[in-house]
Amino acid sequence: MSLFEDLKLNVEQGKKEAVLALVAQALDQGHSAQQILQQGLIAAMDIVGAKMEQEEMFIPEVLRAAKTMEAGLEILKPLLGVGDMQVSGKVVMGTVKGDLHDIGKNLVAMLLSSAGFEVIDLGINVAPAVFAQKAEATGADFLGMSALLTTTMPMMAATIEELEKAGLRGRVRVLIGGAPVTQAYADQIGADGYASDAGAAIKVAKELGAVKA
Ligand code: B1M
Repeated sequence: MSLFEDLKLNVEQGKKEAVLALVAQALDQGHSAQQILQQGLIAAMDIVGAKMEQEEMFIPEVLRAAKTMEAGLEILKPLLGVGDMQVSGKVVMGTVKGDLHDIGKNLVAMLLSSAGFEVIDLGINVAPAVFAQKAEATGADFLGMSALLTTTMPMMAATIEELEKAGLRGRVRVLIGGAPVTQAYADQIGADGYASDAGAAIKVAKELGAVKA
């Protein structure tokens, strides 16, 4: 079995010690942190997702796999930095109301921080009014929302409405993402940007910052 197959299997089975050892081994062999993240840790969660859908894996096992993935990610964190430590803007971000998924959101927050953005992470299950209040109170330039469920995506539109009501829409650029979210959905609800992954989120946030400036 190849190292990446082994890594994916151990994430899926929630074997933390083995995952930590395999991530270290992959780094020793010269694989980049980005490659280990995409082809090992994130790829494993895609398998977990498919098994969850087929009812071959259930919540406790999925949670264990998610925690194992996060343990592997801890090793990669310092290596995923993208240089450029100047502050590029302030981002208030969180997972929308009703949604408890935070791995992708945490990854986006982490990469935005390492790209020089100041990130204020509101966590999970964030109500539209809370997003708007925090954006106002912190003087945020960007508001980032993550949704992993088709049923919670409408909370993104509700949050944009809340920003409009608070008179913040002109000042705060809205960036959205998450597995079910698409560019078409972003256009439909009037978000300023959509990113399919954490790397793209940085690119889009920088572009939006440049447009604003
Ligand atoms: Co859930 N879950 N889950 N789950 N879960 C999904 C999302 C699902 C697709 C699995 C499936 O059935 N195939 C499915 C959603 C179906 C749908 O709506 N269409 C699902 C379901 C149904 C559920 C429950 C309803 C199950 C139940 O209770 N019956 C329940 C809902 C709970 C709730 O939120 N209210 C539930 C619960 C859970 C756990 C708690 C067990 C756990 C979450 C643990 C945690 O997050 N701390 C969990 C997990 C782990 C998953 C899967 C397996 C993996 C998600 C993940 O972490 N991926 C997921 C299947 C899947 O997505 N393949 C699934 C890795 C992560 C790095 O990727 O989050 O997509 P992702 O983030 C990416 C991009 O999307 C993007 O960048 C990230 C990094 O590249 N991105 C952004 C994300 N946010 C962004 C924001 C941006 C820009 C880019 O700008 C601001």
